[in-house]
Amino acid sequence: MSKSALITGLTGQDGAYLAKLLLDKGYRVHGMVARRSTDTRWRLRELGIEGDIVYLEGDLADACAVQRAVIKAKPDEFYNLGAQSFVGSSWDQPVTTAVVDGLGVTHGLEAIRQFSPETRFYQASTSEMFGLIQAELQDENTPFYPRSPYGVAKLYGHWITVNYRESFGLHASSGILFNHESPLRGIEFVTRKVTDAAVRIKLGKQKELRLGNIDAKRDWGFAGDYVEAMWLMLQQDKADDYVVATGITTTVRDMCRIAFEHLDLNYEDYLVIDPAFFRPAEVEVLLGNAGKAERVLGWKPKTSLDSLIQMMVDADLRRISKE
Ligand code: NAP
Ligand code: F7E
Repeated sequence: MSKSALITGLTGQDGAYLAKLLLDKGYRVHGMVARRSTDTRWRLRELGIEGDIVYLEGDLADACAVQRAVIKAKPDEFYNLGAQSFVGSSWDQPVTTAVVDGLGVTHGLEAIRQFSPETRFYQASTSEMFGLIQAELQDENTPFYPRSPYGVAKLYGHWITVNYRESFGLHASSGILFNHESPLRGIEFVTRKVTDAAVRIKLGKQKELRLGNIDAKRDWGFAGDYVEAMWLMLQQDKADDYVVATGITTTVRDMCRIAFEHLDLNYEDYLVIDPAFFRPAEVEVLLGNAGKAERVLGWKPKTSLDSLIQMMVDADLRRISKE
């Protein structure tokens, strides 16, 4: 009998890569998808898996819909990836962010507790919980200090996962993932905004790139590597929490330089600093220590930032040349 998985956030960057990974392993993959007025399946199409998923309609804000999805999918593994995931928008939509990214996690855990207690649960936690960092290198024992409504909501999601594990013995794990990117990254996030702009500038379709705080530093990895860590967490006998990161941090400025250099351009000729893209409170630097994931899960990142950016530039070149 093949295993059954339920993914929330199927249509997002990580959902698409995780679905592909699980399908390749022979899982029946169910995706809980919220009703939208536009087509949201482009990532699944790019990976060639749109027709291989069982789609279940539901929004994480709706506890009944989450319960129904669990009852229908009878999942061995439940990956909770659905979220309002853009930090910038979380100041404009703080309540939606709290409901979906915070309470939505409880909806998932409650559905499992009541209807499918053997289901293993993965929560998509985030390095944004470290925010104003309390240690130079962040690991599972570093105290949290979130700096955005997104980070605050995710911190609730993290602790409720730990709490349901400790209270009810659920196999519930939380992956504290640092930034991860790919050609399927949403255009609003800085790496993809930069690779898209660099290509448009190269092709004469755009004149400048407007960014906010380019001194911010992030620990960037490849989403394709990171979904393997999610799966590995649910294969362990014991549920636990893990940091997933590369251990290298880079400024937004240097990331820009790398992207433009792949196209033989100098980013300084096109960059405009625009106050509109500064945040009310910033996370200045993140740097993760994934030693525990390496030791226990045997997980290590495989993709360098340079090859990740090359992959993203190449994909944007292919897409934009066809427009
Ligand atoms: P993403 O591309 O923004 O995808 C988010 C997904 O959540 C989309 O499928 C979206 O559906 C869905 N969603 C949004 N609101 C929902 C709702 N109310 N009910 C149900 N689904 C909803 O994000 P991602 O980069 O793949 O990240 C996946 C998860 O990991 C998120 O929880 C994110 O917060 C977390 N995370 C991401 C990173 C990172 O660097 N990528 C790092 C740490 C943690 P639509 O397509 O219909 O909008
Ligand atoms: O910003 C700076 C910005 O939006 C990175 C999400 O996946 O990772 C992501 O959150 C940095 C920040 O990602 C622009 O101020 C400068 O310092 O790409 P981002 P994020 O906020 O780190 C975490 C781990 C998650 O969990 C989230 O879901 O870049 N920056 N100028 C800019 N950022 C954007 N987006 N746009 C700019 O113009």
